[in-house]
Amino acid sequence: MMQIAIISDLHSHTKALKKVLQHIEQVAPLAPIVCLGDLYECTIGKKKATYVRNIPLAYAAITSEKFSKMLRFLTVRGNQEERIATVTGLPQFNAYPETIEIDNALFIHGHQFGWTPEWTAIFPTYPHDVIFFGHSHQAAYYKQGVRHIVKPNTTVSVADEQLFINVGSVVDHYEWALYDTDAKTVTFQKATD
Ligand SMILES: [Mn+2]
Repeated sequence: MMQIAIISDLHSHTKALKKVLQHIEQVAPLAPIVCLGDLYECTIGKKKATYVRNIPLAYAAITSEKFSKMLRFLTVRGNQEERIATVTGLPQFNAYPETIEIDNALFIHGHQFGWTPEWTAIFPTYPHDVIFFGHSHQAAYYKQGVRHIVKPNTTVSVADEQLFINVGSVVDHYEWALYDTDAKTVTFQKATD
């Protein structure tokens, strides 16, 4: 059995990440972890980010050694990393790949999609069986473009039909998803308070 644990939207929250990593350790101790970006919280707003440059990292993002030491997993880049790279000029924040592919699964942050005012995502066409994303901090799956908001412990099948899976957020919600690549199922997970 091959399992992959997927997390997203940490926003520099050390306690929430610790809680989620402990839960992954309990539920799927052998699963590699893939992170969908927004590791860090950028403290420069979108408007200001259009004109400020060469800002020291300490003024542009919430960072700590404790938090950075916990980042031992594959990660794609989120909009927070892109903004931090823009305002600091530090290339390492743009060095995360935009997407990761594992077999027929795609991993992407999700700010690249269109979004309605109600935070429903509008997707481009992909050939993959399953597309994992985050960004809106709301766990859900989309079948044929229709969003289904889910409760923790919901399992969905990606065996017969393409699904887009929003894994939810580490920050605020302690959410993640477990993908079983053999059974072709995804289970939405949530660490308890
Ligand atoms: Mn985001």
